[in-house]
Amino acid sequence: MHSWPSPTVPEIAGSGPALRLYDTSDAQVKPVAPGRVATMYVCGITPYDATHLGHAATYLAFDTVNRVLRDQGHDVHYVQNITDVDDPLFERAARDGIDWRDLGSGEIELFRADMTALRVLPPRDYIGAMESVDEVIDAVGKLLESGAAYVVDDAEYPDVYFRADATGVFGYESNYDRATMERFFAERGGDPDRPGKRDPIDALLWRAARPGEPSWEAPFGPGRPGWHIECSVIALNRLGEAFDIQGGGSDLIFPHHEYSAAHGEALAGQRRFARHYVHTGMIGLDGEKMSKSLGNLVKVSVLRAEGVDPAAVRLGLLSGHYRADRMWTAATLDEGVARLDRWRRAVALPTGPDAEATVERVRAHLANDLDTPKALDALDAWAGDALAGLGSSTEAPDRIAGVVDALLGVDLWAPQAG
Ligand code: 5CA
Ligand code: ZN
Repeated sequence: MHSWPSPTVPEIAGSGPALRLYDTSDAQVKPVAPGRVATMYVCGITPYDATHLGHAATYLAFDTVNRVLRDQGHDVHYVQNITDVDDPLFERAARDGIDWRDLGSGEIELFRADMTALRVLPPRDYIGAMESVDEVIDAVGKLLESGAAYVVDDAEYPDVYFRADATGVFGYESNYDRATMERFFAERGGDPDRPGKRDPIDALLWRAARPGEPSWEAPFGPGRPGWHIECSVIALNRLGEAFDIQGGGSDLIFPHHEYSAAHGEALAGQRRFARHYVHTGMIGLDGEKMSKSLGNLVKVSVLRAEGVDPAAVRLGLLSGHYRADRMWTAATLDEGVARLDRWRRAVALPTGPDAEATVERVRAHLANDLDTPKALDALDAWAGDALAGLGSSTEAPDRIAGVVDALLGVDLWAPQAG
């Protein structure tokens, strides 16, 4: 699948300190410590509705990770999937009387346009579930062979399941107790009551063909991939085992990332699937998590159509810490708009206060578990001084604009939208 065009990232002098991020599994902030090539997988959209600000916040957080790693001199091999075969697509397409494939491709196109407008760096590999079916079939075959998977005793629908106890370390990613696992498993797409499973929390690997559902031929019977194995194989086959960062929203901590990891570990000889499990907080609206099922959405494409500058949306979302659950309000956007205006006016001045201390602070805050609120504060202080007429550096405005573009993805020279 093609991704979207890359914004230019200016080369900026110097480089930041090594990135440290909170790891859900180890429950602490620790160095990301990648080799020359940093490897990152972030779970992509299920394309049945338009990108909302929750999705945008998650992709902007990982875009900042990407930019900070590049600033430290790393190449970043970034992989993202698209869950383009799943129940929500079939349900929405049936409701709206359209083909689920057309629904998916239309929403993917809109997502590309939203990511382009937000100046998110594209993944190197952007892979749909449908494109990876052969990889899933190969993996499910291996898991059956090794005994990590089994076929339920059901002649009509011989679904394939993964044994949650196959790796012996199951649960290390979320650290949830059994009761919490059972609750989230049932709430987030699992099927604890499916007859024939050995354990209610064993997860679906291959769903045998049902009438009216798409299916692919496989040695263990026609069907379609389960959700977690899709992300396991797309990541493993491109980044290898023990890649640096597995990312997504906190709603994916369990079951999705626990099983993606367990499947990957059962396939690749038990080595820890990802070194770092990084999760973003949930963006909400009117007191509730923003979700397609609740319908309380602010869509990026709608804001764009209203003439809102995507750079202001970007600054609005980065003004909160990526791990915090937080609400999107009218004030969040107003502050983003006002900040963007101040920064643009400040870098348009012929002179400003010397930039180096500010640049150092911005880099240090970002390296410290992506503290974007403090990075924005440091830039506010510089812009405030510049606008007050302080400082006589003729290089500082360009230097600040370069740093804001490279690290925060905001082009302060761009003509204003809206
Ligand atoms: N296709 C799967 C992942 S393999 C999926 O969760 N798709 S999604 O469209 O529902 O979500 C896409 C990404 O946005 C995921 O990383 C998810 O964790 C994140 N996300 C969803 N809702 C929110 C929200 N309200 N706030 C922040 N992030 C969110
Ligand atoms: Zn995923």
